[in-house]
Amino acid sequence: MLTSTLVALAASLSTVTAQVYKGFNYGSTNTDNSAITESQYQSDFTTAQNVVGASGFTSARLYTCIQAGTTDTYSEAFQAAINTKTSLLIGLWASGGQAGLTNEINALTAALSNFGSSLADLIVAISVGSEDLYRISPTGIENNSGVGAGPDVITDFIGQVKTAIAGTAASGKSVGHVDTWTAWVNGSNDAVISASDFIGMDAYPYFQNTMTNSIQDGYSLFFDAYDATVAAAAGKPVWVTETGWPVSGSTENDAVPSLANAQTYWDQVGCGRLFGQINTWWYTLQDAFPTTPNPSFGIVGTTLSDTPLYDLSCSGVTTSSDPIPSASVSAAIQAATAGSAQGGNVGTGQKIGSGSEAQGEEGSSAAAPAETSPASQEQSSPQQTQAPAPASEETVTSTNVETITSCSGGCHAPSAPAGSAPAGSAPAGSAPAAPAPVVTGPTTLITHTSVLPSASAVSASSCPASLSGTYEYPHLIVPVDKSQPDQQGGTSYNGTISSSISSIFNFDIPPTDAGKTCTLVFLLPEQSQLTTSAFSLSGSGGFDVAQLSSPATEQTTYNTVPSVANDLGGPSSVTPGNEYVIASGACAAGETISYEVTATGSLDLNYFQDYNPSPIGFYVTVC
Ligand SMILES: *[C@@H]1O[C@H](CO)[C@@H](O)[C@H](O)[C@H]1NC(C)=O
Ligand SMILES: *[C@@H]1O[C@H](CO)[C@@H](O)[C@H](O)[C@H]1NC(C)=O
Ligand SMILES: CC(=O)N[C@H]1CO[C@H](CO)[C@@H](O)[C@@H]1O
Repeated sequence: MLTSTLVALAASLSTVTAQVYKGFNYGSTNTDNSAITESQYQSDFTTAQNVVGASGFTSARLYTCIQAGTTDTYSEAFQAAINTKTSLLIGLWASGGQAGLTNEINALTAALSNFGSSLADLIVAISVGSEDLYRISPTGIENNSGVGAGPDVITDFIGQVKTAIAGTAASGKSVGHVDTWTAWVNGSNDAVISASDFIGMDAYPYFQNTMTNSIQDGYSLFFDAYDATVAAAAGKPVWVTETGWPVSGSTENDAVPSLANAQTYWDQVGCGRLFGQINTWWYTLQDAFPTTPNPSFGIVGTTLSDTPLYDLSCSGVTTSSDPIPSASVSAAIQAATAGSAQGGNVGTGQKIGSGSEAQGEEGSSAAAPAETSPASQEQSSPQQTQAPAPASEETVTSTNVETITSCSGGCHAPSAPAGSAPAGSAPAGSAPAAPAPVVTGPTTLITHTSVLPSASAVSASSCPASLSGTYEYPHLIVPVDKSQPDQQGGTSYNGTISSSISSIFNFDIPPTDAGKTCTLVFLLPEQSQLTTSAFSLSGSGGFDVAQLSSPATEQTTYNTVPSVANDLGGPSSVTPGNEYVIASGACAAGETISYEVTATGSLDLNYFQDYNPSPIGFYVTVC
């Protein structure tokens, strides 16, 4: 039978290739608080596998092991999962104190002893808790999100669950935790990262209501949250445990629930970069039975049906084969004359790096959703994903000579992409490529505007070299070392360009940049112009930039660097106080583009890539 052949094939493949899971979230109660039963779970799981347009949604994330309405009877979802061959990201509710956790563990171990490997084989992983850390954060508290638990408790509970499953059929399964991205980037929660085998991240641009968060911003907001979480995750795998866009409900700042917007978000975020690439449990198949919550994220509406409310086929995903930047302007390499910080072009009043549409702006958001359902529903409600309460009220004052940015509560360090001011006054437009543990944010930033003279001879077809408008920063920097050709580059916060080390910069160009012009620039301010970054520079010479034929990964080595698609050239010498336009062309919207930067001559440059004034490093400006 064809089906069993395919299943067997899939099974044999999975021994060599890690399977990527796709599924939805499932609460334990309906919206009227009645318990979801085995037959209902079975219908849900079957529908998920058969919903028109989508395929492969064969995984379920659960919030609790306990059947609703009981003390510690195991969930009827387990039998339904076995019946439908649905894999499980099992959850234990962890905000009910030790007694609550003990009940969860009792339910899980009873199910494992009853079902044995028929249940255990379906387990992708086990999450101890869901958004517990968010609920004790200032934003969670202000929004009455319910009882949470701190990092010490979650860490202890993770240990208890690992011990509890040790002698069962689920022995050795990954045990981790699910929380909002804002909780993961909060260094006070690092013990939970250390204790976890995986990081489950919830993120909803819709709820980031102190930000510019229209559907056009959804892709960038989401992936900046994801990237910030990856940067905080100490190498642990980061899975997407909740995201989605509501089909109906209240507007949250610029975020309008609608079928069209839910469709766009599904296409750009889900189809574009999650499904089949990163383990994802979407929010959600159905949340509206028997009554429709506000907001409602369900893709099938009130009545369970194989017919979704919008097209799930991913056919709306636009892919572009245009490389960006193209080599067409590769000759437009500019090295503007160095200018002094106080001299020259001042008085524009422009806030460096404050680009209103800058990517990563959500990094400074403090969104705050309303509690979307009564406390009794918390296990099945979409849980909020917002930044911590604003850490600082930031005021930006322009003068002719300097922009003084003062942060009464302390400016956020580059390592704190979350927690900042409302979009309207955010001084910095973008989260850094990665946190810099060693760099702390000053309490007062003195930003010299126009410290970098505009490149005087930029081709008319290039975007500005400065970060005054929209720009992209690299989401991954991979150093590869000629002297250790098989060593994996991993991820770096620094750009390193020397005779033995070259660095590869990955830029994720959002689909919303379609039709725009993208310009690759390199900014190297004077040391004195840097507030939160630094660089070392010796030798003489410049660098060469090559656009690669496919994206690099953290596993890329010197020997496995993808082939060169376009050699874009580069400056023959590099000196501080300059900005360099490397190349410009049509944006490769929706694609990840890798550039490898190799030293020429004896250049030895090592810098911390940072957007904080003055920005330093490689960026793609968009216009
Ligand atoms: C950071 O995490 C700690 C521990 O969970 C919490 O007490 C604190 O409120 C969090 N800070 C923010 C700004 O969310
Ligand atoms: C990154 O660059 C900064 C500034 O030059 C330097 O202080 C730091 O040591 C570098 N880090 C690494 C890992 O190279
Ligand atoms: C601190 C914070 O962000 N609080 C939010 C709580 O939720 C409301 C909406 O319900 C927001 O307006 C607040 O900003």
